[in-house]
Parts: sequence; structure tokens; C-alpha cells
Amino acid sequence: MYAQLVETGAKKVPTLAEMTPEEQAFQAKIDAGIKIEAKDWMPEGYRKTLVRQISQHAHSEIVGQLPEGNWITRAPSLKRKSILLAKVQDEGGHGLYLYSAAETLGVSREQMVDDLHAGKARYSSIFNYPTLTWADMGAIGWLVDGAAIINQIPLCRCSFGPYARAMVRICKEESFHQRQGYDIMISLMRGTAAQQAMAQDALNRWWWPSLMMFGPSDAESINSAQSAQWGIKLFSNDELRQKMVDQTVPQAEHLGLRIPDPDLKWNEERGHYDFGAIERDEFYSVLKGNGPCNKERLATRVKAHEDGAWFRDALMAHAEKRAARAGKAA
Ligand code: FAQ
Repeated sequence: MYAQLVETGAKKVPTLAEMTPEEQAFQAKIDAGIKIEAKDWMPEGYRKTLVRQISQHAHSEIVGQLPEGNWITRAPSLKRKSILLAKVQDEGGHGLYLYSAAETLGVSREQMVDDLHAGKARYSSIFNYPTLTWADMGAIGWLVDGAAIINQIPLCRCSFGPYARAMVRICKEESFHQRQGYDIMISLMRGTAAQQAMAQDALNRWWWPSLMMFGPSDAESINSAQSAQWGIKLFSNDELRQKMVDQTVPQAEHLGLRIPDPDLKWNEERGHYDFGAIERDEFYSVLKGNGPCNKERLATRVKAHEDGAWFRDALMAHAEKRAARAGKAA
């Protein structure tokens, strides 16, 4: 994949000859499949790339609670409500493992959260779309968690140990999330004509944003070549997007749903589906903060953080008191 990314014109990466001896030894470890641990020497760029990606990933999990959290009070049955509640809680847990993995690289959680709230750090574009009907809970589980799994299974083998290990548990939980979403879609498709139409409408609205989760095309991805060289990215954005389409089309057919892409067609020669390109303008507009819900999502997170200040203060006061007591006893 690395050679292919260099050919497509993605940002240039140094050759072995251009690296310092320390960098060469580091690259040799990566090439040999040896995990990099937090206290190992690493190039500053590697550390920064990981802090950027892992913190963005953590923010995505936390902000990603909001679109589904919106439906917990309106789930159609007690069973669906408890499943959705568990899923949304899992996403909170994923955020915490990921913040912890990023903290091993020397950045504090406060700093990461401040960057998110100041609009300096990104989170996944997908969470800037509204959840209009119950079918959106099915579409998110099926498509958004489906895309997340495809992107994250390779991350379980990425070069940075704490990130790779956090991803193993996260992926197990994401599989349950994907299944519950597909199960909602099955129920709707077995229901009335109105329920079937609601499922189709949700697929129409979530299909393209889900494909955008994989990032810009390889030709436009600025970070891919370097991340591939460092063993952070094992597959390119376009390779993973293709995997998503190939995997999801038969699932849609099984449900009796139509994928909203006139260019979608099985290509016998390639052994893959051909499909249309993501809407670049929409993708970059959401990244710039102009998606349908960007402002609302960020404002909700900032308010939740401010509302929780008293609780964090109380925990700190308690911890300080205990430490002082322990100090006196010693
Ligand atoms: N949204 O050069 P590339 C989930 C940015 S978790 C926003 O290709 P890279 C669970 C990118 O950051 C979903 N920004 O960048 C769940 C970069 O900007 P920067 C999150 C995006 O890092 C389910 C610029 O564009 N998953 O869903 C997006 O090599 C249900 C250029 O792009 C992860 O974070 C985007 N879609 O590749 C929760 C997985 N795409 O930082 C609740 C880990 C690109 O230079 C409910 N992350 N950008 O200013 C990754 O694998 C990578 O970071 C990519 C982007 C593939 C997202």
C-alpha cells in the first residue's frame, strides 16, 4: 500500500537513506512488526500523528454518543431501550480507553478535551448528521459501526502497542453494535410499508456520510503515506472504502433495500463493486464545521463539560483529602 500511496502523489515520506540512525533503527523495528511502546524512542512526528489520530478517535466516540443518545427516551420497547443504552455507554468507554492510550504519549486529557471544545481538534464527520427517525438507530449500527469495524480491525495490528491493545476490546464491542443495528433494520423490513419506507429513507441519508468516514481519496489524503510507513495505517482510505461497499451491498440486498448510488455495479473483472465518488464539497464542508449539526454537537459537549465541573472538583477535593490523610498517617 505504501508504494501505491507514494505513486498517487500523497505527501512525500523520507527514504531510509534520508533518515537519521535513530530513525532507521525505529523504522527497522516497525518493519519487523515489533510494537512501539510509550517509553520507547520515537520520532516527534510519529508521536504527534498518534496523538492527533487517537485523540480524534476518542473525541469521535464521545461526540458519537449524541446522535443515538437522542433516541434512548424514544426507543420503541424496553428491550430496544436497554440495548441502545448499553451501546451508547460502550461508546463512552471506548472514548476513555482511547484518551488513556493518547495520554501515554505525554498529552493530558484536559488538553485534548480543551482542543476539542475550542474547535482545534476534529471528530468524525459522521456525527454531524441528525437522527430523524428510529430507523436511523438501525442505519447507524449497521453502517456507521460497520464502517468503524472495517477501519478499526487493522488498527488492532498497528505499530503503537497501547492503541493496538485498546482497539482489540473496542472492536469486539463494535461487532455487537453492528449486529444490533442490522437487527433493527431486519425488524423494520419485516414490518409495514411505512416501516420499510423509513428503513429505506435512513439508508438513503446515511449511505454517503458512512463512506465519508474513511476519509478523502488516497490521492488527496495528506497523512496516509507517512502513516503507512510508520505502520499506523495498514490499508489506504480507498481500500477500506471498497471493503465497506463490497461487504454492505449483499447485506442491503438481503434486507430488500436499495443503495442510493446509480453508479453501483458489480465489476466481474475487478471482483469488486464499482461505485460513485463521495461528494468532496459536502465532505470538506462538514470538516470545516458547516455540517447540519456541527455547532449543536460541540455546544452540547461544552455544556456537558461545564455542567460536570462540580463533580470533577469534588473528586479532586476527595483525592487531595485522602492523600493528605495518608501523608499524615505515614
Ligand atoms: N471526519 O490524510 P487523511 C466510530 C481528516 S469511531 C473528520 O486521510 P488520516 C465509533 C483527517 O483527520 C469513528 N475528519 O487523515 C462509533 C485529516 O485532518 P488533520 C472515528 C476526517 O488521519 C460508532 C484530513 O481529514 N474513527 O465511528 C475524516 O490519515 C457509532 C486528511 O485526511 C477513527 O477515528 C472524517 N471522516 O485518515 C461511535 C478511526 N476523514 O488531522 C458512536 C481512526 C479524514 O490532518 C456511534 N482514524 N479526516 O487536520 C483513522 O483511521 C484516520 O484518522 C482516518 C483519516 C481514516 C479517519
